Amino acid sequence: MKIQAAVTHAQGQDFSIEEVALSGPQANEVLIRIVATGVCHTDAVGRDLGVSPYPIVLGHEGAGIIEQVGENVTRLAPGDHVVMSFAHCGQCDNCLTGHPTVCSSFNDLNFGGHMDDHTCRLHQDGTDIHTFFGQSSFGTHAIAHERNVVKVDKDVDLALLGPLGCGIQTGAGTVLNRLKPEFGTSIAVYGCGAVGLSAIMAAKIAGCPQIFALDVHDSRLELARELGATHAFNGKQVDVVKEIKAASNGGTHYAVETTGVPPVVRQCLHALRPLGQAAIVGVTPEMSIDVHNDLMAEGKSMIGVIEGDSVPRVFIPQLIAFYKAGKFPFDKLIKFYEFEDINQAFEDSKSGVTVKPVLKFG
Ligand code: CXF
Repeated sequence: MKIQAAVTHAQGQDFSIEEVALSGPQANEVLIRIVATGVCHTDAVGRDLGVSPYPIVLGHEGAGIIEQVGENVTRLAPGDHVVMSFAHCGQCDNCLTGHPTVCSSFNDLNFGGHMDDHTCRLHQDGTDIHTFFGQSSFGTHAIAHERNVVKVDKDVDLALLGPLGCGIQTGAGTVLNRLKPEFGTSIAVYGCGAVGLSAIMAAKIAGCPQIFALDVHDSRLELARELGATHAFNGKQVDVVKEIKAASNGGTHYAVETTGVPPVVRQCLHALRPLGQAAIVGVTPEMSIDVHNDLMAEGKSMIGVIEGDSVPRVFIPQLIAFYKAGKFPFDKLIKFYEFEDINQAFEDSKSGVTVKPVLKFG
């Protein structure tokens, strides 16, 4: 079939909406009409840094309606509302023990440019157009393996749900699936973008009585307070380590670092109390830390977390249940754009004007 998709032809080029041929679905795949798709920083990385082959259709927070299922698919049917998440093999030890976010084929399946059978579904003038995250949701339709497709309730606005498949589950899952703060413990969240704000909402659900929000934009700190932060500090205006330690009786039990900025990573370690645990979820360049003083001497630990250590088919329906119960108002992060305005949506994400742009298809 012919679809309209935003093609990235070469590294760093703007998105260009063009007609593309989409084939399939194969036996374990489904064809989805995309209703809306989130814009994530990792799409900008895919566009600008050459992490995947070009030409490519990016997009990895797609939500839509199943139009067709492959012959082996029994769990999903045409008409189902679905969210797509990251691709994983479903067979390695990490997938089998409930940690598909560290699937041994994660990089190949999400950044390798192809589906799990190493072929592409998108073509233009006889050339393969590469796949991103096993979905390529920046198009009117997409093919995905049934494994990374999550069926969702029909009584919520489907256009809102795409970001649950990546950015939002990353923040919320880091708190609820990985750190699991005990009731009454404190947490600091560095960076109040979509990931950090989702971590803050999750910390409130977990019952943390002190939730510290750190950012350099007052408007984001205001939103953080609205979503559950009990303290909010602007890192450009105050010494955040000093403020957190003073307000939390010597440091927080937990931290979530979303910025990937080395001095902020250090702050996040320094503002932990002894035995505190920091989850690193921002892509961080090579940097040095004082392992003895910042970790060992006070029994602190630092862990990396991808996609909130989520099993999307379990966790996304849980997040939707929290949303329906009024406990996880992630819609406050979202601003809708028409698909045609994709380049503007990326600019607004980069400048910080919009926390989470979501592209809607007409
Ligand atoms: C990504 C973050 C970088 C590592 C792979 C997963 N998640 C969302 O974009």
